[in-house]
Amino acid sequence: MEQAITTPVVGNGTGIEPSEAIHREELQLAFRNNAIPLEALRYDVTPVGLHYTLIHYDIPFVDTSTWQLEIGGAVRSPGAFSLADLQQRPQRTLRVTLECAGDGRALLQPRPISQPWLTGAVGTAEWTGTSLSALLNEVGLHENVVELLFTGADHGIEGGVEQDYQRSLPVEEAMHPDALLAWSMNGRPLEPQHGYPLRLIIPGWYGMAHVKWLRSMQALTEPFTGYQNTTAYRYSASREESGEAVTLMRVRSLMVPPGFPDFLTRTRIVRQGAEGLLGRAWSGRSPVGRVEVSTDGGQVWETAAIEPQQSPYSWQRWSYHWEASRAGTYDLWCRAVDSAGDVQPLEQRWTARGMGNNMVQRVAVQVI
Ligand SMILES: Nc1nc2c(c(=O)[nH]1)N[C@H]1C(S)=C(S)[C@@H](COP(=O)(O)O)O[C@H]1N2
Ligand SMILES: [Mo]
Repeated sequence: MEQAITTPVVGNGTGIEPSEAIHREELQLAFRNNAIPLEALRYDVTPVGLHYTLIHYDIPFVDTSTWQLEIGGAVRSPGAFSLADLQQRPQRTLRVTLECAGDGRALLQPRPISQPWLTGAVGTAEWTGTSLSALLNEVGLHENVVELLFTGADHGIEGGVEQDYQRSLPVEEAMHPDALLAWSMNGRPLEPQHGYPLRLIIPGWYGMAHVKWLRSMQALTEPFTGYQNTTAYRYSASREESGEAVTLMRVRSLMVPPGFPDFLTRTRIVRQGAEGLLGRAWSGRSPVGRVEVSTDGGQVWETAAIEPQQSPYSWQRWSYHWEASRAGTYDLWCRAVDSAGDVQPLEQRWTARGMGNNMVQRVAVQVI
């Protein structure tokens, strides 16, 4: 059915101000790294092809007939494991929500230049693999180990530094009972873009910790000082300052935009009457305690219903019955509070690298 509806637009008729222009380099990154289409928040487990992806360099081509996971550094028995060796070990499947620490970056003003995420750099999958701590116990960490360094098979230049993608974790986190070396996502081998043949899963942490295309683990007796730990993933007020390390996911909620979209502006059109709103909420290692919805741009907040977690590390579904009783424009907001008492801010959390901006999502709706 076709019907003429005029959606609100501003300025040059597209709703887009020239000052917000996205650079060609950001556009290039945006094509390589996709967010979840927000309507896919309906799935408890995100279908693999709809899960967000973030790839700093190129997707490496890994030949599993020769690939091995090397383990070395301050361990009693260094060695190398083939995929078959790892798959013979006890297996576990965990449902885990992953979110990129840069989610919300392109909403910041001024906008830090990097992967320009709006919202939706998030997804939930069933990851199957073997226990990282069990393997580390087997190779035997020396007493003085402070961190584990994980290296991917991908390579590039970032901030002028040529590097393999490498991240370290404090030894307590690497020894966390739910940390996995995962080879499968939603019951199938990892797709190339998600880290085939093996990746790390560190439940509760922002995405950067879940090293893909894992090829080496090194036990360190001094903290790692490489780029991804000491420069890239920091909460800092300027690019020069080091700031605090980015670790666990901050509390956030998202809504499935209701109704149907205007093609260009994505303004939502909703027909007058009852409208079921729904979405997801999550937080690193604290379950979400409450989700609130505002249909008047933050003046009145009502409590949404939330379903229990399906795993200690997966997002929770929330729903809210909205009576869209009069025609007009609305600003729908949602915000979550976790069991640690952290609440999503209404204002942006600006940092130089655009990390952890978990401000409330705002969805423009026109009721007709
Ligand atoms: N080797 C390697 N691992 C990586 C990355 C990368 O570029 N290289 N990106 C990280 C970042 S920043 C995120 S958010 C997650 C994204 O995982 P996904 O693409 O499977 O959703 O992978 C992490 N692991
Ligand atoms: Mo990320």
